[in-house]
Amino acid sequence: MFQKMANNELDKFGEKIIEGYRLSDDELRALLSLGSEEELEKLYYVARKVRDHFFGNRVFLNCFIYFSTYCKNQCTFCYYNCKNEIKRYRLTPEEVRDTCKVLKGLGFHMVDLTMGEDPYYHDEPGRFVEMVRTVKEELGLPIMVSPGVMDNSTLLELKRNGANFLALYQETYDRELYAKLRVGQSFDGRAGSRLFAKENGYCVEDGLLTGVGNDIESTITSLRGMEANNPDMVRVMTFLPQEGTPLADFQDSSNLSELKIIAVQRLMFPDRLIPASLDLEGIDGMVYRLNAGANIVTSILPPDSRLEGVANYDRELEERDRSITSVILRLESMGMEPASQADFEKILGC
Ligand code: SAM
Ligand code: MD0
Ligand code: SF4
Repeated sequence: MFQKMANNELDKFGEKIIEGYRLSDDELRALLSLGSEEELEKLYYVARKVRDHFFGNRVFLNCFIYFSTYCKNQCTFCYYNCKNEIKRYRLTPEEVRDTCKVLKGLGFHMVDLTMGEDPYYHDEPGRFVEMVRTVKEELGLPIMVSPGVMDNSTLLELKRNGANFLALYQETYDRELYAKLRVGQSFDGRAGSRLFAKENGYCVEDGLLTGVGNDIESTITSLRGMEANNPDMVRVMTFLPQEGTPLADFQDSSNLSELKIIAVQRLMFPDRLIPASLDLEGIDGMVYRLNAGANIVTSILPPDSRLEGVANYDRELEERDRSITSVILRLESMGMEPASQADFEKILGC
């Protein structure tokens, strides 16, 4: 589709998107089928143009705190599924408070409190509400919660105590694939929780996995599914096989790269947040993701942290390089810079 387009035509296409043009299914199909480096570079070029129109060279920075790796679920793609015999941890309230103290003034726009569906919190949601209250008190920053599916009254209570964003990824809107990924979990329950949050004043993040057996048609179904719920942040992550899990040996044959999908998401969700996660390929990977149209870096860890990521490309590496200092240095080398907190609050609408 981009093959014969010169730069000025690509610019025009970008402008059309900025003015509100919605891509048809056929156009999505054509974009997701792109294969040659040259065409993909053109796609990323348009995605950057669109991103720059709304955000300039400014990037948001999200701090990741995986405070409990216990989980009662058995997602086939996930290292932390309850069947996997691994070492797990649950931070104490004091450890969470200490982490907050270290984070003060470092320049994060938001902190993401993530857990497995840990019964310790899911059976006593007041414990999680208390944690959110503490983090708000200590840091005063916007808070994203990624707790899995919690009941609606807990979501309201979390909101009253300082939660701003709910991250809850559907992974796919292809119900058949969903059943293979989130085994035993309700598709509608998950989607409904995100919807409830959105209707009750949260900003919400939805996300897709790619490289898990999704083909072009199922990816289009997923992108449309996300679009229907008007998310404030949209993500795609490449599935990284995890030792000890049912999909440990899964090999994907599609050419639906994360970068291609990030760029398509930028064209479908021009003014939304799109993450460049450090969890898949670190800071070098961040550069590619930003160059494909992303605008918020996620999975930045607290300094000297021994906390886990989710997919953890660096599990076997001796040195992890996931600090905000390294991220900012690299951004600057790309001619980008951290956005202001005021810009982020505008997105939150507060
Ligand atoms: N337990 C909560 C839940 O599942 O909603 C919170 C954790 S959630 C933010 C973890 C997300 O990381 C999953 O929704 C999935 O998109 C992603 N993820 C997990 N395992 C992964 C893997 N092996 N490769 C890539 N992404 C993965
Ligand atoms: C990331 N490990 O951004 C985090 C995680 C959860 N809200 C985010 C998937 O890669
Ligand atoms: Fe548990 Fe979340 Fe992993 Fe699923 S993705 S097994 S719910 S931590």
